[in-house]
Amino acid sequence: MASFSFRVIQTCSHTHARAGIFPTPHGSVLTPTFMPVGTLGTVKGVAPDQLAGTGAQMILGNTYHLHLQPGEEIVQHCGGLHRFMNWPGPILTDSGGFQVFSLSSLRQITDDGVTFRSPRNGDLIHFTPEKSIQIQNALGADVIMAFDECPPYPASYDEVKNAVNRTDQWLKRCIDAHQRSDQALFGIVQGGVYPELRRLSAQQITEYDLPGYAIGGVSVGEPSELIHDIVKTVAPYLPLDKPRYLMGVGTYREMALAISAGVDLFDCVIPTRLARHGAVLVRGERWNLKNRVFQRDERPLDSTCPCYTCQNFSRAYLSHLFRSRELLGYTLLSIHNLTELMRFSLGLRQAIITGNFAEKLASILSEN
Ligand code: PRF
Ligand code: ZN
Repeated sequence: MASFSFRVIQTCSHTHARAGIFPTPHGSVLTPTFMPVGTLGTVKGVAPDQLAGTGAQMILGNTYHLHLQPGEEIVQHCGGLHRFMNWPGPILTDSGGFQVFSLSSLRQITDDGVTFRSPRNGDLIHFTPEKSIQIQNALGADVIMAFDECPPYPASYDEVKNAVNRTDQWLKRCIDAHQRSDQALFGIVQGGVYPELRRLSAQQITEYDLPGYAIGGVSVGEPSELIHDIVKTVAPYLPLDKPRYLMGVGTYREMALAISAGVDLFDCVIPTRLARHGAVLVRGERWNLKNRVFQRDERPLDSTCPCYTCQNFSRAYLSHLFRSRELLGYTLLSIHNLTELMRFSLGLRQAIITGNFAEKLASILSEN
């Protein structure tokens, strides 16, 4: 029986930010932190040793993608997701609901679950809360997510209210279906941009004593100022002694604001997706390596960055790799971008611990 007792080690005296430790069967996660996305059991282009070198602690996998390919039965046969992908650290799997809604055609939602067509072979697939938990139990991540309904943006009050109530009903079924005490099941708050529905959902979801809670349904196309309003509405309803995870958010400004409201965990495809497009994150800015100014520039991307890429390669070489579509280019840029976000979140954690989070937040907000 694993315990998932989250420990807050320091709270900020001016904001709701906190630094914590979240123990899992595959190691402790120091929060706040950013979690790289490894949808199909791989953080695209980055091998596990390289990933560890970026400072990544917990990484994400997706139930939806891994069910379609290779299928949870194969992952389980190969010893579970940690062993299959050779990532010894903590893993979190998302439940599949959100991905079905955003990636599949012909989806049909009922109180029972969601039916959709496999983009792989056209088969009709039916996901229910029970099925999602069964798959996640087979994959074996340390943290698994409840099966929720994330309405699109914009959606009417009534549509979102239905999704909130369904998400509550589905959470009950997820809890009943969950079989493994070595996996922490997190509930997800929905409610769109409606404060009243956010409160309702937060109250419903926190009725269940769970090892962690997530804020879903943000960063789905709403204006970015609303993200912070939503987080500020929901956070006061979440228990102080459990980790809080803001799903799908990973830009500097939004993360810093959410941390100030008491959020501990983040994930986003941005650092790796940007890398595949030749974009790099350098001290708060986005640069594109296609720019000709980099072609003869022998400096590292960021002389203050400890990453493998910055320690060993010039902007000129990275620019050449990218222009030549060499695979190593994607790898090196992903390593740098991930390191940058890990440093960013660790820097905020350090600031909470040393008592200068508020100043750091102000400076980030003035720059981003
Ligand atoms: N629900 C789930 N996964 C998610 C989201 C959600 O609402 C989001 C929204 N940003 C990202 N990933 N299950
Ligand atoms: Zn770097």
